This record gives sequence, C-alpha cells and structure tokens, in this order.
Amino acid sequence: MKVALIGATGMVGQVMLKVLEERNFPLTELIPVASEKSVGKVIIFKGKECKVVSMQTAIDMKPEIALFSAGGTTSLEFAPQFAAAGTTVIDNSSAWRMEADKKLIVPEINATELTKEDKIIANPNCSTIQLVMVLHPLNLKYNLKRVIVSTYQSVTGTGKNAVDQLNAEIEGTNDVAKVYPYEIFKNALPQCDVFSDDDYTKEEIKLMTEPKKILGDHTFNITATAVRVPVQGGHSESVNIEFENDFDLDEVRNILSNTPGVTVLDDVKNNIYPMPLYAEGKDEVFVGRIRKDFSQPKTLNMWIVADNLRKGAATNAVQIAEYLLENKLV
Ligand code: 2RA
Repeated sequence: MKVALIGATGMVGQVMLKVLEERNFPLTELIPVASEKSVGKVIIFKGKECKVVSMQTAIDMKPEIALFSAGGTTSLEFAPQFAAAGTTVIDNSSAWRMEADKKLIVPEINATELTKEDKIIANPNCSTIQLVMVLHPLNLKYNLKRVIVSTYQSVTGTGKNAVDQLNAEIEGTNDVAKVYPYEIFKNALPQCDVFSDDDYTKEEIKLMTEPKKILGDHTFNITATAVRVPVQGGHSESVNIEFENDFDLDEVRNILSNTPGVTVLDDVKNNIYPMPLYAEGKDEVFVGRIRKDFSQPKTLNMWIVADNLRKGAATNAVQIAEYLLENKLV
C-alpha cells in the first residue's frame, strides 16, 4: 500500500504524518510531495528517512491513496492526474467539496456512500466536521429545523504564518509578515477567509452549505458567523439548535455520550466544559454547556470544541483512508 502525502511539509501534512504513525496505518511506502524547492528534502516517518519527490514522480509511482493538503489550486490541477493513474485522492481543500459528483465525507456519518468509483473524495472544512459530528445524531432523533453557529477559530486554521504572527505579537516583536488585516493578539477578527458579495466570508458559506450535503438533509436552515481568535489549540463553536421535535436534556447528553468520536464534558457546577487548550492534540469532538434556550421551544444551546488540525483535518482524512481499506474500496 503506497500512500502519497501532498503538502507533507505543511501544518496539516505534518499532523497527517503523526496520525498515520499513531494509528499504524498499514502503508508499505510513504511518498511525500511538497513544493518544487522542497524536492530532495528528507522527512522522517516511522523512524525512516523519506525523500520529498516531485508531483509527477508521485503520480508515476501510482500510489493507491493520495492524501492532499496543498490548497485548492494544486488539488484542481493534480488530483485528476492521480485519479487518472488509478489513485484514490482524499483532498483537504475546498476545491471538490460541493461538486455534485464528489463525496464529502465524515466517516462516522456517511462513509457508507463511498464506492470504488470515487477517485476524488473531499474532506470537509474543519469547522464543519466538528459541527456535524454533533448535529448528526441529534438530527436523527429530533429533526433539525434551524441551526445558528458562531465560531471562535484557532490561528492554526490559517497556517504557520498566522501562528508566527500571533506569537510575534505576544512577544512584542514585529519581525514577521502580517497574515491578518489587523493584530490578532488581544483581538477577535470577525473574518475567517475572504468576504463574498453577500457579505459572508467563505468560511461562513462553508458552514452554511457543507453540513446539508454531509447529513444528506436540505430541510433545515443554518446561518453562521466565523471569528478568528488568538488561540492555537482548536476551534470552538457556540451553537443554537431548534428542532422539529421536543427533546429531553438528559437524553441529548446520553445520545451524544454514546456517539463514537464525541465526548460530553458538561458539569458546570464543577466548571467542566470543553476548551481548546485541552482539546489540542486529541481526536475527539468535545461538547458541553448543553442547556435549553428558554427564548423559544424545542431549542437548545451548546458549545463544541475540537482540534481543527486533527479531527478537523488530518484524522478525518486518515479515517476515510482506513474505511476505504477496510471495505476493499482501494
Ligand atoms: C480556517 N477552516 O480555520 C479554515 C481553514 N482551515 O481558516
């Protein structure tokens, strides 16, 4: 089993290497691909040296799977070339997510949609993944009517340069390029990614479109506000959910506690609730502050936290690869 990793030197690529090792993914050869200037660089995987190769070399090696985390432009150009060579691509960019003939997968929710014919599979946006992991079991039980989500997103979602900007501002040095339009330290930017014509950011549009495709349910309404905050451990989300059917809070907690990949941390009398500082490096989606919204019936509030580089990106992608393998789809 040869696996190509496109974007091996980036933040998500580095986490993918870690996750592949931790989960002992049964690959016989890792083919790291990065920018042309990185060709020949050595990366260590499972204690062995692996040389970074060019994209064409990787395509020619015909890996069974190619994990992409190299942006939409690279994916649009090269994912079809890998697919044409017989490789199954799992792509972290937004390039393919809303294409009608491409699957958008969170394994715990809709991996059963996958077939051998799916040669380019889209990994959802990080803030979408943690949201739908909680929405899915509750939708099955109570039928979603409307979702209002406000996010508080880690700078790691923007990449290494954003982490460098935050750390430089914390240290009071200004010797790094500014990634954001304003300071991020001691601040909160109501802008994740660029604005579209309707005054929503691309991040908010992802949150308002991807969940319906993943859940296979276009009957509920959803609106989003995505905010960047000076945090590095993961994304947090304040979520207000109105259901078609009424619910019992203990039953909601019980459903979520029994949902694979979700951990309920909800004991406010002892100050127990999810936080990004403690979610960092973990694969679970943590949910807490579960409480009725007394302003309207059949509605609750909750707080969802996950490491956006792990379940929000690398781990979800590796889990898709594991599913493909386990079900003989590659
Ligand atoms: C972000 N979800 O946090 C986007 C891309 N990773 O910036």
